[in-house]
Amino acid sequence: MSDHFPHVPRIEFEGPESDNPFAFRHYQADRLVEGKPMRDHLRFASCFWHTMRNGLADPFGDPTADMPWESGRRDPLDLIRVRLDAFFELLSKLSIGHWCFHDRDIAPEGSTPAESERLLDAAVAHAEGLQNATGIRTLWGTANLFSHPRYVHGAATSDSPEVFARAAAQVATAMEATQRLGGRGYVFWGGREGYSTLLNTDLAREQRHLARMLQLAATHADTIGFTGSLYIEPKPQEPTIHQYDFDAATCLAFLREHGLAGRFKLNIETNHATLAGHSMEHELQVAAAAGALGSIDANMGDEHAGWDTDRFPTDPMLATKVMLEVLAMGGFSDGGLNFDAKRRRGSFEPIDLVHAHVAGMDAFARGLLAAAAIRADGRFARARHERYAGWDSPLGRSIEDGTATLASLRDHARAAPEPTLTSSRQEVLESWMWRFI
Ligand code: XLS
Ligand code: NI
Ligand code: NI
Repeated sequence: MSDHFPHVPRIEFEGPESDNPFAFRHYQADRLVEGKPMRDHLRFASCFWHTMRNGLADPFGDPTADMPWESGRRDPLDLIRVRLDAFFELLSKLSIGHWCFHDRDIAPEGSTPAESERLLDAAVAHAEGLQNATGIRTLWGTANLFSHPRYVHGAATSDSPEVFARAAAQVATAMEATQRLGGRGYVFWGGREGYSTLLNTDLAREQRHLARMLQLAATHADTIGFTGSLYIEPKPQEPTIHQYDFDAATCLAFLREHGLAGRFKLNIETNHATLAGHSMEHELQVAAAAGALGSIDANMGDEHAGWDTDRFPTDPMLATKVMLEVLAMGGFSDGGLNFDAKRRRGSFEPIDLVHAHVAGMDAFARGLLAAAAIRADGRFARARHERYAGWDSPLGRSIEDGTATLASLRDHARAAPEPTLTSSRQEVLESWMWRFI
């Protein structure tokens, strides 16, 4: 094991009273919650792009992140290896069992597709060795179809079929890399699959092309025997002004329209939910209601900013609401909680990577415990059940099972008194929530 974080010990659980910044206060990997270890409920992953490759530049300023493991190294293969070494050391010290990557985070683009493939191959070979040595697994992989200037007008939705072909090549190779690493999933986030202005855009045609790419990817997965889940990650905008995968409902309708429902699930990201004007729990429930809640990009936005700030999720209330949805669907199958999150620009020391992940893990451990306590207490479930009790009456059942007609309901309404309603008690429910946090 490398020694790029020499002053960081292996982080252990010390309990809520601990003041040690290199300890978990809530995350106890082996602790059983509803009969399953916390580790498996939460299935934490760290992402290579933010953790290892984000220099913390912003539109007004240069990178600030200190990455001492890179200093003095020029050779691309050398850099590929040292970054992976540092990453796996960090994850081991944090007891994070999974990771996520884009092809271009772990290996740079070469001057030809063949050279890009060779570089990626070298990265995958090195990562494979580190996975075997540490037991850390790939949660999901993906292709970066948004950074290179060729994708300026989109990848699958580009005006150029040559660009579509380049994107397709990248997807095939990235999926094979993910498969070789035993990845549990493969993600499509369409960062450039949208438009900047409709004045020059054939929206219907672009959407058909996006569906074509997804169909080709599903076929490729079947051809190579990739058994992991395929996910779409919704986001309403940024970098495009309008992204086709706007939110969970839009993605589900798109999948149904193009015959892809059931083949793709969704990877829901907190900050994308809020950018779409939804709460995270709304997006999770919309996905879960369709049986398509696959995985979660765990981060959070900033109340004051209208863009994807990708902050580490340190809010226990948010984590509780997320974990309530995860427990309600019976837990993740292939998915997990990927910290698609970065440090603030001022937190530039390597040690801040440790603090950021510990904070996120502890917030979600608290969220899991709170969610389990809420479920054991049962008052929210009871309140919800009682709210709909009227639907178990003969009238309610006749509507639900389809035996009522508009005419029979009119006969009923004519004879019945004005309906009596009960209060929704929202404020009581909201104050109950805090008891459990
Ligand atoms: C960007 C997305 C991206 C995806 C992977 O906003 O969150 O990081 O998770 O391409
Ligand atoms: Ni994401
Ligand atoms: Ni994002």
